[in-house]
Amino acid sequence: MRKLKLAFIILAVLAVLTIACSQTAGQATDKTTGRTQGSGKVVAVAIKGYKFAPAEVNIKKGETVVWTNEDAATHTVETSDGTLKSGELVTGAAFQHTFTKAGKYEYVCGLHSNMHGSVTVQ
Ligand SMILES: [Cu+2]
Repeated sequence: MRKLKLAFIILAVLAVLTIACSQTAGQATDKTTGRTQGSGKVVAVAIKGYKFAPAEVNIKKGETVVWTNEDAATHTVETSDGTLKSGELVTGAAFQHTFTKAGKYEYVCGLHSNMHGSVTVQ
């Protein structure tokens, strides 16, 4: 009976560690400005002063954009077609998307419609 309980505890710890590790990997790319992630470049966009900075980004296919909210206010990053859908980003939260198709992606903050930006993928 005790062995069974111990096995459950070990499994639970392993599950937590697995989740923690995968989240750490995600965060590692959030804050590494311009650092490579796999083969693709990572471009950072700050959300600051109710603006996206830079508001316009030009990248190549396979590259990733990371938005980090540096405002006290909550913001989102979203396109009307749903390609980008960050959900609510509180202060310090980041959202990333790897663009695999060429095109111009115009996005807004769903909470402040005057905040907009674009990602052009070549
Ligand atoms: Cu906003």
